[in-house]
Amino acid sequence: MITLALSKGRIFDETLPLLAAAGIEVLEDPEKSRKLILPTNQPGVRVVLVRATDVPTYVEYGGADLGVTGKDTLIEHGGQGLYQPLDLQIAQCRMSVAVRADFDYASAVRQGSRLKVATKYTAIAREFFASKGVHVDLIKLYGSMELAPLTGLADAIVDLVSTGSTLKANHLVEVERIMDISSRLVVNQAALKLKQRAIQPLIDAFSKAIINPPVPT
Ligand code: PRT
Ligand code: MG
Repeated sequence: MITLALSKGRIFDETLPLLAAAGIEVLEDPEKSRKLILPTNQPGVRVVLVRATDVPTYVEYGGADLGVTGKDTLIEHGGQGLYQPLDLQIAQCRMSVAVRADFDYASAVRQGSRLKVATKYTAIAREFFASKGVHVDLIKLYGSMELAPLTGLADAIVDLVSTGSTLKANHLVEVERIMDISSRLVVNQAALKLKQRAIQPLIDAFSKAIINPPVPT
């Protein structure tokens, strides 16, 4: 049995066409069912639904053989012990710094002010501001980062942006783009060896089905 860990929502939705390319069809709709283990049309393949941030943990410890997870989540988790064969180019967005439209970020940075930065992505934020030589106090949040600058909790946030409409609706502006984000296939290293005959064809099928594969460097 091969177990694939996915999170509900955009990752599940955007992984479905890749699974279809591998001949795998998930037999239940996670938005309608309360089941956490979903069967597929292949008796040897099942999908487990976990929180997006838990996908790397499930795969690292073998609760799932493979998973699909955002680069953001992977960097924060550390990615240790995970084989990462493919950038699937799905669930694309970017990691950015945003502030209130009336906050002068450029001059705060120029003056060497200490910035209060609220984020769920503390590892990415720490590394980014350190590389710029900007001093920051990081405030860890688990959601609704957009609220932090509006309430005076923070000067800036580090968050994911796709269309930009969430920032706009909250009168925030993007002042830095930290990195592009997409989702990757992650594989448990032991499973890759022990279940190679089942897993490798899946990796190959996913690989062929990727739309706009990244240019090799
Ligand atoms: O929602 P939950 O707390 O359960 O977990 P999660 O937010 O970690 O999961 P989910 O499913 O929302 O995101 C899973 C992965 O999708 C992330 O780890 C990213 O790699 C990727 N992804 C792609 C995004 C977005 N686009 C995105 N726009 N994740 C989150 N967002 C959020 C963003 O945080 C912000 O609140 O959408 C809002 C901004 O969207 P726009 O379109 O208004 O700019
Ligand atoms: Mg979310």
